[in-house]
Amino acid sequence: MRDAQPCTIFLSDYRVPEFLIDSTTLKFELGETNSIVRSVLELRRNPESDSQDAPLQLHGTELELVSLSIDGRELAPSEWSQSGEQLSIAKVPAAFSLSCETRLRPQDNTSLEGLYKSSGMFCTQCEAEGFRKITYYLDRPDVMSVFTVEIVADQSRYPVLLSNGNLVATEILADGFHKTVWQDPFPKPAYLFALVAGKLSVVEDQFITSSGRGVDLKIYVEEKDLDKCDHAMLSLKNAMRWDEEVYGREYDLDIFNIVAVDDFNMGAMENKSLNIFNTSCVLAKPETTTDAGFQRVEGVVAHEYFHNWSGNRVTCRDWFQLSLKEGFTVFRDAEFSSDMGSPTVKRVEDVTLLRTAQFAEDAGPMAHPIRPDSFIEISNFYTVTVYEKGAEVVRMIHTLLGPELFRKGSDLYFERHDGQAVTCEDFVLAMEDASGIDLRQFRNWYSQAGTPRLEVSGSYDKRAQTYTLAVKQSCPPTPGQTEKAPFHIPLAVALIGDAGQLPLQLADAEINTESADNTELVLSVSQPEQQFVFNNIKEEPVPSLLRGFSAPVKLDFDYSRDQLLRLMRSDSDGFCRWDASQQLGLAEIKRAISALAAGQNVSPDAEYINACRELLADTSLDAAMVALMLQLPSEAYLAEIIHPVDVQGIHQAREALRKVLAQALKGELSACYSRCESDEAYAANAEQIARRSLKNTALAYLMLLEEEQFIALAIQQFESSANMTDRLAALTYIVNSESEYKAKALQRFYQQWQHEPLVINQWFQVQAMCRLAGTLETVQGLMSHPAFDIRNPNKVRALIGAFCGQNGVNFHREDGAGYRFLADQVLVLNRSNPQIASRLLVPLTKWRKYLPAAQQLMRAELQRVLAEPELSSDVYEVVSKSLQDYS
Ligand code: B3K
Ligand code: ZN
Repeated sequence: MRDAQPCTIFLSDYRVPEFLIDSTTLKFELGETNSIVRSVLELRRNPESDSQDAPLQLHGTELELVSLSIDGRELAPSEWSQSGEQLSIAKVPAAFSLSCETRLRPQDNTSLEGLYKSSGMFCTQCEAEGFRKITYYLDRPDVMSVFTVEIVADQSRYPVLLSNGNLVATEILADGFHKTVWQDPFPKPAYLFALVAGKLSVVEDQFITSSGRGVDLKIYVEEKDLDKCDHAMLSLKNAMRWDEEVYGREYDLDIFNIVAVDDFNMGAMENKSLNIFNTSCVLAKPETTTDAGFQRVEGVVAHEYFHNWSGNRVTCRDWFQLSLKEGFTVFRDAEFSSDMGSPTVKRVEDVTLLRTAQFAEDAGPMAHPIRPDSFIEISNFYTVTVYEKGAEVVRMIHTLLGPELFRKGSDLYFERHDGQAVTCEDFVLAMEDASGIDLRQFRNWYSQAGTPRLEVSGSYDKRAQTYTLAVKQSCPPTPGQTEKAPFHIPLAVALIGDAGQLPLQLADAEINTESADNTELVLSVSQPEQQFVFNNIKEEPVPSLLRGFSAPVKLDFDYSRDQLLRLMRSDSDGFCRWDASQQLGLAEIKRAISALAAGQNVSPDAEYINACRELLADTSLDAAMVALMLQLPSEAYLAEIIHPVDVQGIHQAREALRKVLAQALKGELSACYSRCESDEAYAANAEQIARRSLKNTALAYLMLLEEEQFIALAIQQFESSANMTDRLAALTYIVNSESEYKAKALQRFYQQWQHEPLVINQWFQVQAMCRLAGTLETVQGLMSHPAFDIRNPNKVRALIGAFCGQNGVNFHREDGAGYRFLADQVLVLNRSNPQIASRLLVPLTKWRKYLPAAQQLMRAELQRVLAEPELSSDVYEVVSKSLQDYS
């Protein structure tokens, strides 16, 4: 629980560590009532520190200290003192051995940080600052040490005992106990330490690295899940090969372990050679897992594997540099997924997340640069900004340098900093040094928060045959940053003429650009206002802007409807094509809002309907793209565009528009559905995923018509599909309809899958996301369902998280009951699992966006949370910052 004065930590206060730890030996005795940890640390003063007589200050929290000795002599209580999370020993030699014994109760650890128990097994989570819940230590990422770990436990309860690195000894002990010893030759910070002990089954495979070394790959799961590991194993091998081919990075140990656990605060953790995964990010089989689930497993397995270089071999100096490893690794996993599947679809999905969640964060009270300047609780900074915007920043470097120079830069970065704990600055410097490209101004992306806005206008001079793009950039104020310096923004453009893209020739050859071919250019926007003049333009073109979403900005260009239709029909850039469809959809939704407000019917533009009709009929197009283009901008995206946000008004207008579209396109949707049906065996490949996505998009529209024939179609799909993608889609549409079959469908689904927790989470989620009235009461009822468990983060996310974060129309009920429900749950979780509590709170923190009545109700709930006397630092930071006036 919170200290009296939660303190803010500043990047500017960074100092090198006063001590270094050359080696760390840990001995664990795992028991049912207590677990004992004995550590021996070989410490010495850091020659680089400027205070050579400072006391030794170790981190430690929620620990029972049994004994402490230096060079074999036990310290008297007067020789050390404790305050908050610090244990200080005033007098220590220049180099010494510190032994420490602590007693823990992992079975009572509900925070899922440090050493805890999940479904009867012991496991750990140490990033960012969980190691200090295991023993007293210099728990900071710039202190790297080699670890030897001995684990002793009851052999029948815990036959598998794992830690990082190589297994160097095993021993059978008396009284049914056994012991294993693990040694990790690579120095690492404590946040990468891991331990697992439990009854686990294993799936094994092998990977031969490019230099011919064999690596044993093992995925440890509960026995019942052995049939759900193939996809993760294949993804791992694909990721290992990809990292060799694309980044020249080879795996460095003879063993790579993955363990799946049920209770986990996030997706997975990249502990050196012992990755620990949330079961939801490793287990997959067609009968239980949706296409999205399969893709998530592939992405997360790759992400954690890629961390072995971008994060482990080269780690972060301090937690302000988190994006150094996370932004870079997200960029790497996105490129991997793109290479494994459909690049445009992956890009559109990533941009959608960025434009909804990240842009909202950047416009809200918790806005921070990808390298924050300060924090109260680092756990609150594992954000879409640090991860996804961080990845966009790396992507922009890739765009500015081009693939070859970027690779030279990453090679130099890994070579220069292997075995070190470094900063974002070191990364940018390596990119600059390897490429010779000046990134001075580009660095503003690391230090400034907020989403830049680009206002672009175009003018054609027929006589001079020039086309001019005038670009104006600005960035709104964010907490603590009122004025922003201009950013260096790569703006990818093409000019589209009647017969396709025009050759581009800039009037000012001095302007720094990268050219993909001569019909696409990356303009370097760097000034508040700038003009780019193209010569020899023989007809008035339609500009295609921000191609591939070349920068994380909001772009305004006053396109006419016809220009957007042209881009939607024929732009060669998949992202821009999709984006044009979204801009057209947005315009239709805005018209629908006005129509409903004026008591009129919603009647979309005939040309827009025709364009959708063409899409449905065009079998030459990628089915996944058709599905994405047919989906109207989400309510979450609309809440970023339309201010103040009238949740009910937006929802009604969007739904009314969808219904009119469904009616107008009924024949085409029906035909499309039939065309996409197939009885081939399930595979999680791009082609099949695309087909299922289009089929279910068509069904979703048809269900809005509430016609018997389509309800029957959904019921049939629900009952007869062999894969979870189609079953769950059908269940979702049935649950959101007035069909009488609804209760039966839910009951049958539960009956069939009650022994599969991950499937039951989906069952909770479908109900929590139901758009119909009364969903809050359903959710409240489900909180006491025997399958619900508030200690399990996946269940909390599936029920409470999905309701509050993804069901706007019900969460924002006008009586404020949704807000009250969330605040109540946050207060409960604040005690058991502060990280999950503060994450859950996010939807309330956006209160300033909504209509005045909603604002008042949301704020009142935040104030009620803030008034709680024992608030964790996690919740305190989010709630207090969200109430602060920063305008
Ligand atoms: N590095 C971990 C995240 C740890 C979060 C700690 N609160 C997973 C990942 O990004 O790969
Ligand atoms: Zn990561």
